[in-house]
Amino acid sequence: MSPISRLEEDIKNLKVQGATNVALLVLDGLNLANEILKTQKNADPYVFLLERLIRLAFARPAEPLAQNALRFIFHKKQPSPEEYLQLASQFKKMISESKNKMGKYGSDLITNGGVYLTHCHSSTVSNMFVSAHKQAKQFRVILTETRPLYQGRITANELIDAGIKDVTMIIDDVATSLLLQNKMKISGVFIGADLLSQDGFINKVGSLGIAHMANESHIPVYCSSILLKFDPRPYSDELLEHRQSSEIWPDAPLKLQFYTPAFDFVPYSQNIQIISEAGILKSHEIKKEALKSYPFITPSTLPDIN
Ligand code: RUB
Repeated sequence: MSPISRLEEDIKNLKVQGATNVALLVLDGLNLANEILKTQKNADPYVFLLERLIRLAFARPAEPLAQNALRFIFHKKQPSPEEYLQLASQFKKMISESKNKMGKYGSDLITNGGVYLTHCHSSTVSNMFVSAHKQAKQFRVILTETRPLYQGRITANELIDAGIKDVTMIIDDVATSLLLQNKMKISGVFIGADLLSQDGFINKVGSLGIAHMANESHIPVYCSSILLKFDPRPYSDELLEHRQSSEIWPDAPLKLQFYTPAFDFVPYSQNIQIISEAGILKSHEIKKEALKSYPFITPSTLPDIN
């Protein structure tokens, strides 16, 4: 298997998961592709590198952060491959600067005595909890285990390792009674996003129910997402990844059918706000702010290489 195919598999198999981690891996893939390029005679660097990077950035359907990285790096042909590598490190810097900025807005929302529900694993959300903890705030985190692949355990490990004391895991279904019947007095929901669109966002399956129930109970939902995850294409259900049934039940009866969406599209509603590098935004501000900060995010900036 070629090194690029190996990276592609790591993304598809969730060896590397979470939108930010996937984008960083795609950016690292450029170094690898460039090493292979050096062994090729007569290859056009632009076509060679872009073809390989497109495979990585589109290995999972809803990864606009990785796809926007390509829009930024390959918006035009550069005189040498090194220029693409420089643009890639510039993009990495943009990710970390945006995350740092939004981390401040997010951790300010976490208050002493607060009880916060989170779902799945988002490096962005974990960072907010960790930075609030470093400010000596005392708060409680309730986290879902997140079926079928238990990414909630990654969150649990990160928070416990950072020294956060009050961390409680629930199975996903318990979120309903916590949110609708005010058990545990949840003060806010913090979830990540894989994709921001004009009308809503995509995040791990279960996010829609959580957002809906929080709305019913007037509990604020904060979706923590840098605007670099804005997808310029209109939302379509094809962006919702379906995964293998073996992730749910490896030795299931052969005749059993499965329905396996791994993500939800969560339409923006009254109680949802987006914590971003441009501040805490209401839904109608997302597109305008994203395109103002990152004008290269348009469908046409990802060139057709064929
Ligand atoms: C991960 C997931 C995360 C977002 C945001 O799903 O839904 O909430 O990717 O992550 P999976 P981040 O485990 O299937 O990749 O905030 O780290 O960018």
